[in-house]
Amino acid sequence: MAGNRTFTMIKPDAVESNNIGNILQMITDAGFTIKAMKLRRLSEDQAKKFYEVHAERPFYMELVEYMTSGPIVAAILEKDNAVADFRALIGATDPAEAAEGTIRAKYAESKAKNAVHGSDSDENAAIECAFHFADEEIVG
Ligand code: RTP
Ligand code: MG
Repeated sequence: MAGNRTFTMIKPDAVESNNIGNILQMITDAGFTIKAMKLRRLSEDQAKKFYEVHAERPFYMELVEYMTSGPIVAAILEKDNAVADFRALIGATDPAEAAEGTIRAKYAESKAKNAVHGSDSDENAAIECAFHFADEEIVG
């Protein structure tokens, strides 16, 4: 059914600070089901392509450098209203503005190194899931 999947990455800062387990616990406690998951290190080309929409932004090269600085955990999550509910669970981009109890409030270092990614629309969720996973890597 459309709209019940989102895509997430646990970003290099959160992997480095040993928070993979804590973040996955928060995600599953919030009612999301993990449909696919992998630990991977993005190449520069992959990070540039993934964040292509931000290519003209001043932070683009810093973002690409950060996202290639260490491994990330990529995952496909399923839940009713997945995209909006996951954005609510992760909190605002800048952890200083993220609501208390959100993943970024708890685990993000800064606006740039902000622990997790969450898709911003159903359309982008589908694109991002396909960017990281082949159909046979997603559980039925
Ligand atoms: P994301 O796409 O990773 O879920 O984050 P978001 O929607 O909350 O934020 P977005 O505007 O899409 O920005 C993508 C990522 O770029 C980095 N960023 N750095 N230094 C800065 O001012 C700045 N602004 C954004 C963050 O890693 C942000 O998540
Ligand atoms: Mg975004």
